[in-house]
Amino acid sequence: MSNFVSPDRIRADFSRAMSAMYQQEVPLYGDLMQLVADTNARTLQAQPSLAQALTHTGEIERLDLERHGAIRVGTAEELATLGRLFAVMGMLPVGYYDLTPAGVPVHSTAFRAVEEAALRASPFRVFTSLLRLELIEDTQLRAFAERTLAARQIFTPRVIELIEQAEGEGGLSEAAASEFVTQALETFRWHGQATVSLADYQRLDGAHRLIADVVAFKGPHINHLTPRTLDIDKVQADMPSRGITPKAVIEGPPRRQCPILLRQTSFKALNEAIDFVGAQGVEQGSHSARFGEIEQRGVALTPEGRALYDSLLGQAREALGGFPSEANALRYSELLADVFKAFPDDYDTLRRERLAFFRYRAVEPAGAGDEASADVEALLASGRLACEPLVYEDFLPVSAAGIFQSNLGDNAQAQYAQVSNRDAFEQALGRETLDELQIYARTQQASLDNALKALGVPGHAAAV
Ligand code: OOG
Ligand code: NI
Repeated sequence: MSNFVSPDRIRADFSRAMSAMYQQEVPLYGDLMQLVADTNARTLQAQPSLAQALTHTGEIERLDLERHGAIRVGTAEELATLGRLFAVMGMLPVGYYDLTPAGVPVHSTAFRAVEEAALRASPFRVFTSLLRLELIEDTQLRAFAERTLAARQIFTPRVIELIEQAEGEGGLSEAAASEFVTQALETFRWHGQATVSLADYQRLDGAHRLIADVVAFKGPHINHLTPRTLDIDKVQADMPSRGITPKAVIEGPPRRQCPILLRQTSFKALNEAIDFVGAQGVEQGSHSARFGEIEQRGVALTPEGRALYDSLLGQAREALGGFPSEANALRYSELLADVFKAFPDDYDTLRRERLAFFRYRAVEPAGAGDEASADVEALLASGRLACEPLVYEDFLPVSAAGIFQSNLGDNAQAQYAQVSNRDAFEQALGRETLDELQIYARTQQASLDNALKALGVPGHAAAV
């Protein structure tokens, strides 16, 4: 018998606390949340079939809770401890994203829940980037960055104790869990005071805005929180009426009947006053890091579907002949829409061609009409078996690079010769990252097995 609070509950509480803190810190985020909630309500009203599908998958209940955030850290130790902190909340590192090819000197993972029931309880995710200090060419500046990072402690002593307690005893009691949430939040708080002088900040910023953002501050402030919308184009169009200026281009696939993967857009990072600490005392300056973002999630793609997505996205970008920007936004969206005609846009074809993952369920319980064989197509056709798209829970590296870039300003274009280094990332993290495609495949297969069992199909081992 244990009196431990479930990690799902801690995660849900933490996600709520983080959202409340960020609303206080960045009021525009609160405005954006309201706009998203209004738009979601109208979309569900206008599309009863969508409401029904989201009810079957349980997404409707998590919709208002749903959000992701992002942070950036500077050292292996910081990343590894974050991994332990997130584990207390049932969040595991899923996926490896290398942003260096896009000129952003970080590599990343997403901490999130993995099991279906846990995702339903709280799908909170945190896109977590580790700065690649080895990409700072100026050796003096690199040494300064290393020293500065080594001198900071981004966790409260108490949260470290609570992490150890959770690890040692296998969980946290009600009181300890609530203290954990309060203490963990401190790591993600904004600090209007830098840890370096204005001149040092400018040197770091000169190497890359992101390097300054990580190195010059007390901790990895949450830099955005992203609610999930059911109609991103509508929210994008309505943002100006609420005083929010969105970036020009929605990242990801074009608008479709059947949304795939992830579409995202953000509003520009705010320029915020900062106190720097010089030899002569406080120096006033500013820094921009924090922004708002919205996302629309669609069906998760199989490796084949993902390969098709990557190739079509590449074609559209090649035809554009440059990065999507304000100047070519319209042409880019036309190109994208045109190129993506090659991607089937109905769920039946996506399923039959094994381009996307689905969750199966039995419509009728076992009984008189028990099937003799596990012919999935026949069962679907007869209506005894049904399926819904499995939502994509992860991120997209090209999109993430676009979100980073739009918030870093013009001095953020860099070229790095270094290649992707998943091993180094995992070594820093102290464990392997999970493969998101395997997670989707397992979820799909388990749902089919359960559905066939419920239908009384013998040897319910059909593979999809
Ligand atoms: C993370 C940017 C990536 C997303 O949703 O793809 C991201 C960052 O700016 O730290 O949040
Ligand atoms: Ni984001």
